[in-house]
Parts: sequence; C-alpha cells; structure tokens
Amino acid sequence: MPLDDTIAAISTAVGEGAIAVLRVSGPEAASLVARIFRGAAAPEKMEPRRSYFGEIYDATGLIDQVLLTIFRGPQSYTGEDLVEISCHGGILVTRKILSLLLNAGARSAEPGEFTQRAFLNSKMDLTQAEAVMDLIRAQTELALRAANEQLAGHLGRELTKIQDELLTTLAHIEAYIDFPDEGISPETGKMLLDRLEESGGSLAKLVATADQGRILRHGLRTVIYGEPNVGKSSLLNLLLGYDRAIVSETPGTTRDTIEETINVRGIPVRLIDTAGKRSSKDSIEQEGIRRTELQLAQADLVLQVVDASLPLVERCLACEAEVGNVGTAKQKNRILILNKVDLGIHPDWESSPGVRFSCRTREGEEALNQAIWDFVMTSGLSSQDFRIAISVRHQACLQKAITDLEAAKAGLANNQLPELISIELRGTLDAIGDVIGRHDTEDLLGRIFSEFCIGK
Ligand SMILES: Nc1nc2c(ncn2[C@@H]2O[C@H](COP(=O)(O)OP(=O)(O)OP(=O)(O)O)[C@@H](O)[C@H]2O)c(=O)[nH]1
Ligand SMILES: [Mg+2]
Repeated sequence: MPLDDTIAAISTAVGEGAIAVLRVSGPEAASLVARIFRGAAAPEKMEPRRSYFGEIYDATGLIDQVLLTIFRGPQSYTGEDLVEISCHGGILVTRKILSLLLNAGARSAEPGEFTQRAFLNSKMDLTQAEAVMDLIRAQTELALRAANEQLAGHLGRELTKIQDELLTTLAHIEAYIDFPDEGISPETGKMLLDRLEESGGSLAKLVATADQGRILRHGLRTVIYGEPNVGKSSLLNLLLGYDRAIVSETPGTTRDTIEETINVRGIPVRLIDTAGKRSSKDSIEQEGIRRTELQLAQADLVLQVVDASLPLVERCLACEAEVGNVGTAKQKNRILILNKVDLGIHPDWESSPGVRFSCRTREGEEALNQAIWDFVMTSGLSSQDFRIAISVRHQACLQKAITDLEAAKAGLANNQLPELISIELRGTLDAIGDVIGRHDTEDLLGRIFSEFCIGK
C-alpha cells in the first residue's frame, strides 16, 4: 500500500452514538479537510493538538457542527499529518462527511491501515501494532493488562535485547570468517556457546508464555460435559447470569453446542454447553453427540457434570472419568461437578473429590471458580506475570528462532566453519526480526563492527 497518499475513515463503530470520530492521515490531511470545513481558523494554520470548533457543509448546506484536531507528523498516531474530526454520532452524518473527504481527494483507508502506517513510520514495532487489536478485543482485565503491556513495547524490548546479544555474538563469529587462519579458540568457543545458551534460555521463556497468550486472547476452551439431564445447560445459564440455553426435565434437550464467554477472576473462559452423552437412535441427537466429542477433543478444560443425587450406575460417565482420579494427573484437565446436591448427595458420591454444586441454590459457585482458577494457574498460565503473553504468530517465529539457534550451538560445539554457524544465527535473527517487524541485521552488524577491535 502506498504511503504518500492521504487516507480517511470513520474510526468509531457503526451505529448511533453521541459522538463519532473520522480520521484523515497523510501529507494532504490538513489541506483536504480545509476544503470541507468552515471555522475560525483554517486547518493548515491550526495549532497542533488543540480542538477547533467549526462546521462542515456540502453543496446542499450544513451537515454537522464538529471539533477538529490536527496532529503534525511525526507527533501523531500514524507518524504523519493526521486530522481527527469529532462529529455527532449519526450513521448518515458520518457517511456524508466521509464521502466529502473522499470527493476532496482522500482514499478510503483499508482495515488497520492507520496502525499499519504507524508501524511503517516506526511509531511502533509489529508486536505493538498487533497489541492495538488485542486491546480492542480484550474481554477481561487480565487480557487488557497483557495487551497494554505489549502495546507499551514490553515484548518488543525483550526481543530487542535478545537480538542485541545475538548480534554481538554473530559479529564475533563473523570476524573469524575474515581471518580463516585463526580459527575459533576453545576458550572463545566456550564463551560464545555460553552466550548462545543464555539467549536460547530467554527465547524459551518467551515461548513458554504462548498458552497464556492464547487463553488471554481467545479464552480457556471449557467444555461442559456429562450425561443427559444432569444440569449442564443449567450450569451454563448460572455461570452466564442469564437464561441462554433451554433447560428442561426431558433428557436430550440440548442438541447443538452453545458457546458463551464468561470472566473468571480476569480470565476469559469460553464455556461450551454440549448435548448429553448417551446412546441414541435419534439422528439429530447422534449428530449432537458427535459434536460433543469434537468439542471434548479440543478442550483446554472439561467441566464434567454428574447428578450426585442419583447412584453411580454402571453406564455413568463418571466411571469413565474414574471418580477418584478426577483432579489428579490422570484426569488433569477435568473438574468433576457433583450437581443437584440440594436433593441430597447419594452415598456413592460421598468420598468423591468433586465440587459439591447446586444450580438451584448456587452452592459451590465459589469453589468452582477457585477450581477453574487453580487449573489455569497450574497449567495454562504458569505464572502470575501477565506482562508477556505471546501470540500464535510469535510462537511460530520464535520456535523457528530456537531451532536455528540450536543448530548454531551444535555448529559451535562441533567446531564447524564460522560461515556455517553464521548462517544459522542469521536465521535466528531473521525469525526474531519477523516478530518485531525489523530486519536490520546488516545495519546493526555494521554498527557493531565499527566499534570492534579485531586482533586485540
Ligand atoms: N434440584 C435440582 N435440579 C436441577 C439442578 N440443575 C438442573 N436441574 C434440573 O435438571 C433438569 C435438567 O437440566 P438441564 O440443565 O436441562 O440438563 P442438561 O444436562 O443440559 O440436559 P441435556 O441438555 O438433556 O443433556 C431440569 O429440570 C433442571 O431444572 C440442581 O442443581 N438441582
Ligand atoms: Mg442441556
């Protein structure tokens, strides 16, 4: 996409609201807005970052009263001249102003293009640009905190630090390419290997936050599972706080999977209510049960519900869950919920470690939240540090970085030619560069070499 034209878009959500904002960015931003604006000052003459009142007209007359704010590049979101028009939040008003801007010469911005320009103008690295979307999509406080940390450049800085360390090591190794007679001495080799070891450790720590990132961005996939009529849909409704799913005393009520997100102490939890599992001749129910199995296979966590007022019979799914093993290593992604305890708990369940629960009286709600939290803390989110939570894209790049780094380490340990080790290390640097969107290995190496005193 070209950077030398001027783009415009309605930045606020579609629909009615008190106020809406349109943004115009590019070299012609001010002069272009000047063509449609009437106010005390001409946009080109406005002081940056101050709001000016005025009106916007088209050929038929007044469209709206607006506030105009000018930002001059590079001190703007996009790094170029940017104008924000705050108008009334009507669908027609905003559309009319946008079409006036387009007629005046602006190009309609592509999705994300303002942030893309911010990245291309070096206002932010790629991880920060991605964090803008994470911030907008955040559904819980923890997700928001993680997005804000990334937006503040925390991940980018960590990676830049690793990149710098690797570059210094690479410079060292490449210096030997020019002096083939010297070879890497055993002491130097050991020192370089230690450094690579350290960088590898830092990369591995970042990769370990991938699960955390996935859960904060997309929620913990939590499947509510059990026999028909045990109260799965009742549990979904209770946790959601409203009657989302149909509840009835007829077994086999839920056919399709129903998915909603709740917030458990800051963790987004994607609850998936499923069709009760049993053998059925009804083809629709069979399809429902097939979907249940599919969901089960992809679950991070399974909330296995049983009717604890009834005896534990042969066919009961809890047998499959091995009641005593729920919560242990064997069934570590299951929480057993002993539902309907308001009807009394059957002796068969008395020694079970499951959470005593009642959708009727809400007994056990806090214990369930605690069990979900404990599960997340011991598996998905291994620490309480949410400052770094990498995405799937980052994970793929960093894994490639680690693979190449391992090859470089092996090369160094086996006394391979510096040329070969250098290729692997450059692979690592490129993969890290992919995460932050910077591939300036040559520039940075040049800078390091200029300070390098070889032969000393
Ligand atoms: N007494 C009592 N009844 C409950 C409780 N939870 C659910 N029920 C009742 O149990 C029946 C079945 O509840 P559902 O939530 O529809 O059960 P389900 O597991 O979703 O059933 P299917 O969709 O058929 O698989 C309804 O009549 C609920 O009112 C509870 O904690 N106590
Ligand atoms: Mg149901």
